[in-house]
Amino acid sequence: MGALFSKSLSVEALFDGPYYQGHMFEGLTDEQKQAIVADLSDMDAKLPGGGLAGYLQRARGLLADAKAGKNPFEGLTPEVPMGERLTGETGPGSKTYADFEKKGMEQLSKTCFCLVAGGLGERLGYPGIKIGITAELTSGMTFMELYAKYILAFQSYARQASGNSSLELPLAIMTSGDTNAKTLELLEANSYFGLSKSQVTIMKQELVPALMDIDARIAVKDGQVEKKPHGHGDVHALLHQHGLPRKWASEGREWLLLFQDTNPLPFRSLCAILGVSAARNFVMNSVTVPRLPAEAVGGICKLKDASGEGMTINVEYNQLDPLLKTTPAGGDVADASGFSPYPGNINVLVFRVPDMAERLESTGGIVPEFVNPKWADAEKSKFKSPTRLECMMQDFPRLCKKEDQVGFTQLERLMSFTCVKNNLADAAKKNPPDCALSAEADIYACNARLLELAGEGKVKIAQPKDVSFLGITASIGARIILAPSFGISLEDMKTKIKGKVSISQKSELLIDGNVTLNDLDLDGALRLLADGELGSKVVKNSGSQLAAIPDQELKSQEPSLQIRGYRRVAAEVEEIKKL
Ligand code: UPG
Repeated sequence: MGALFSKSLSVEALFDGPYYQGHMFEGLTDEQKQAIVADLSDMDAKLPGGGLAGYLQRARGLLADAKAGKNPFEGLTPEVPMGERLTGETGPGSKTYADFEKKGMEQLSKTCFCLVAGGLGERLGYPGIKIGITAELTSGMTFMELYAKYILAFQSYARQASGNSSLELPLAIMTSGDTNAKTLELLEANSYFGLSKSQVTIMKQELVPALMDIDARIAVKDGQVEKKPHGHGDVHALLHQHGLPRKWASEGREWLLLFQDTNPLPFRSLCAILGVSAARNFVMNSVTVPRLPAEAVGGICKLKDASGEGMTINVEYNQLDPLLKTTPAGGDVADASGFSPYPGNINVLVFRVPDMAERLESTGGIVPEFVNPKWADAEKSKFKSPTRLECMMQDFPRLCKKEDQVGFTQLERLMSFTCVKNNLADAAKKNPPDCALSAEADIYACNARLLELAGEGKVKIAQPKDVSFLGITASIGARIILAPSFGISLEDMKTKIKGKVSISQKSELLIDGNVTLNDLDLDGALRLLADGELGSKVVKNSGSQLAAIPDQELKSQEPSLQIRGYRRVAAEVEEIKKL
């Protein structure tokens, strides 16, 4: 927590050590000076790890290392770590996967959730908060609504399984100055999407002072302290400060899932992931995907020192190539499989709560920071723009004890990873594009695959086709949305399909309820908004489609449509509200 050892702040105190910030006050009025002191005092009280003085001291050390070009991986050799691979023969549809899911379903009643949603999404350039983006147009649900529905579906299963009808699965949401007000607004306006207020904790992360040179002199703009985000690693200190892991551990809760703002797919595999955590006794379990070389996805490595001791940890995408340059591979390149040999970190992390609580108590939850200044000159004497210290949530292994089991669960990308991070111009140049269209296509593809797997040979879905909007191309087939209430795992969904199901490429199928399907022949649009059993059914109608929004109309559309360039146009839709 705050600055236990710092003197109370004043203009005079800030001139002296350990601060050395006299430059801030040049040319300012007394009123402006006092405003700066008040602002820095506030930050001093909130900055974990020794307040403002601690922050500046760490910054001076890290900036000196950056200037000296010190390699943070000096003396460490990367190796591919050990983990559980639930792909191919052990992927969804296999007995191994089914066994992990069953084990994980037993853990649901002891699971907690934490959404990190403090990021502004600078690369995306979206005007609102990312959890308020519509995930796909078939149901029209935002990411936040979808996350709430998953938690409620897991909760409903857990209540039945545990016989505790008042059981609530907690959700913590990390916000920041950039996202806090809009997050609260979104939740309040939608009655917390069915979650109870008591099960949700909002934890706001604070911005940190921006630094203008390697002496860690704080940048001042228009008479005010310039501030920047500190990174998603703050989630650990915040969880600790709010006393959550300790409280959860005392309530007998075992697992905490940390997840990101625009990726709903891991909820589809959560049971299998929890099963792996439980079976392998992982204190931290990172969900990973086969990683494309140079992709903006970190790589999980086992970093071994000279004594042979190793730590399994993410190496961030911008550091992976320099690290691997020193290995026989010669850089961030593919192996014979076409992918990087290092599992791709998607920052979906499962922690064992009692151990996490203990590690947070002994460290205050402060994950080591780093700095990434953009130098303006070859001598590294100036920055292009002010920089700041940052930290990452996946660096938790640095807070762990040697005996802690840290591992990963490799999943197919389709079952675990999508995201909306890039604006359209950048998305058009990237593979994968990681934009609204690609995420929507991934969600449909995941649902189609789950339905096929759940049908165990009885479900036939036509192949997808390429579609393009605003220069982005994605493969979209039948737009199938299985809401969380349809099934919380593949094992659960297997019990819901009794007949033969056939779905054409142009079709739309929304199942929002605990539905059992018999024979279904769908060529058009069908929306099932009820619980119960659907008898044999043939649906043939002109359905709905995704259609380009004309250029002249685009600017007047809501932001979720502007970042797409297309909308859902429904001609003829069969909707069933009672079964
Ligand atoms: N976030 C915060 N606070 C911050 C910064 C980010 O809450 O100060 C949240 C953000 O809202 C999002 C998550 O953290 O939910 C991740 O942020 P993002 O900017 O999307 O992260 P990236 O730089 O793209 O990289 C992260 C991991 C990387 C991983 C990748 C997968 O660092 O290792 O491969 O996510 O999408």
